[in-house]
Amino acid sequence: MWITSSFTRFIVFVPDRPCLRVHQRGVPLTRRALITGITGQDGSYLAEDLLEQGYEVWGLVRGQANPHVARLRKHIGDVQIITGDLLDQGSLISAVEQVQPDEVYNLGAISYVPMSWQQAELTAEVTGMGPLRVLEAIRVVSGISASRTTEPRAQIRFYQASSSEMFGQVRETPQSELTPFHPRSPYGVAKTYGHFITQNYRESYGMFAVSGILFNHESPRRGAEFVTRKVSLGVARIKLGLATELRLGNLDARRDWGFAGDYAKAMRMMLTTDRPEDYVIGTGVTRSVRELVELAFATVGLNWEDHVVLDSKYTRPAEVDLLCADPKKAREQLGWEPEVTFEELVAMMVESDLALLSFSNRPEEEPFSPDHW
Ligand code: NAP
Ligand code: G4F
Repeated sequence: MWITSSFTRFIVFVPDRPCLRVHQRGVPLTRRALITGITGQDGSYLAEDLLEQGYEVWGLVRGQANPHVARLRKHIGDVQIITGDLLDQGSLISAVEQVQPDEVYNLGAISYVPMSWQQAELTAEVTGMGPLRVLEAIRVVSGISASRTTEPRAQIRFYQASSSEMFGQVRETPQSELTPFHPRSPYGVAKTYGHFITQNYRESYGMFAVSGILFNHESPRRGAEFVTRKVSLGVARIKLGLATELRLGNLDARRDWGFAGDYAKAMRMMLTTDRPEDYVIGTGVTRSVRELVELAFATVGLNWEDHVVLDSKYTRPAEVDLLCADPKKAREQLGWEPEVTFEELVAMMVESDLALLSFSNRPEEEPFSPDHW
């Protein structure tokens, strides 16, 4: 064992434990975060934000040779990796035990809605039961008794990535923290379980466990299967003469789209408030897929009607027609505001994909792959 010290922090290294900090009057000198889903879009932005804030960041990664880790390492070097899987309770207990985090962000999920109809059971296990397993890992490692206690205590704080998909067939517009849920997909149902089990652990054990009900948020790092990235990549391919058409499903669906970087900040803010509460995060403006498409094509001087082809392959068994956030609580209590407008977001994504496809020096690789952040 050896000890280093500086004016700002003390670090104690113990051979089989990663890094135990010395606390001053019970306050950790550097906050340590553990993120599940760190290889996804939001994981990358959250890791960047936390590192900027001086956190030590750990990411839970599944699989013995996860190809997404190289991409993460390339873009965000300072993250430390620990293996584990949301399907495996023991691995989560080990991860929390080893990392000894101050904060745990559960972003891991099967997040693509159409896939949740094809693999409904797996979605329930990963997206629904995953949060329960992370909460249990925190409970066990923190020594919180399974018998009921609502005494708040100094402990690991937990963030659950809840979703506006839970509102589904909306009961009111805009949707707030008080709007009832009516999920329309196995994904939405699984997220609703994750949401309520988080609330239940807060109420049952006094845990600092919160859910952010996030509306759609996008970026150049978005997976190519989601509509915004599919459109930005499609527009770039057509502009560069690599394709002539873009096949899409329901153009009438409306979403409240924001920038993922802004939403990652909201996650951190929710875990640094005094009281554990749930928050809706969105812009408060709703647009149709048609408006998205029109704007994206116009960005490069093209008319969308010359290129977009409707394809029933992309319509869903049950659709969420309209989402629009009421982010008043987050604005008033967290001081959170989105910074990037819809127009800026669309331009950012189209420009990024134009650059990606123009300058790719490895054209043999599939440029639609999200591996190309
Ligand atoms: P994403 O890009 O699809 O990332 C999903 C992450 O989950 C990946 O890192 C993936 O890791 C991981 N994962 C999948 N199965 C796992 C398992 N069995 N064990 C551990 N990790 C697993 O999703 P995102 O857009 O960043 O979204 C982050 C979270 O917010 C998700 O929970 C999503 O449902 C939720 N959410 C997203 C939005 C949005 O608009 N983006 C809105 C509301 C809520 P691999 O690299 O191993 O595949
Ligand atoms: O981009 P999407 O696939 O996102 P969706 O289903 O709204 O889900 C995303 O946001 C949720 C938050 O509300 C997250 F919880 C979830 O993890 C995910 O990040 O589809 C958006 C809309 C849908 O109405 C869909 O029917 O676009 C419509 N759409 C039309 N044509 C299409 C397509 N969607 C996709 N993916 N591909 C199409 O060709």
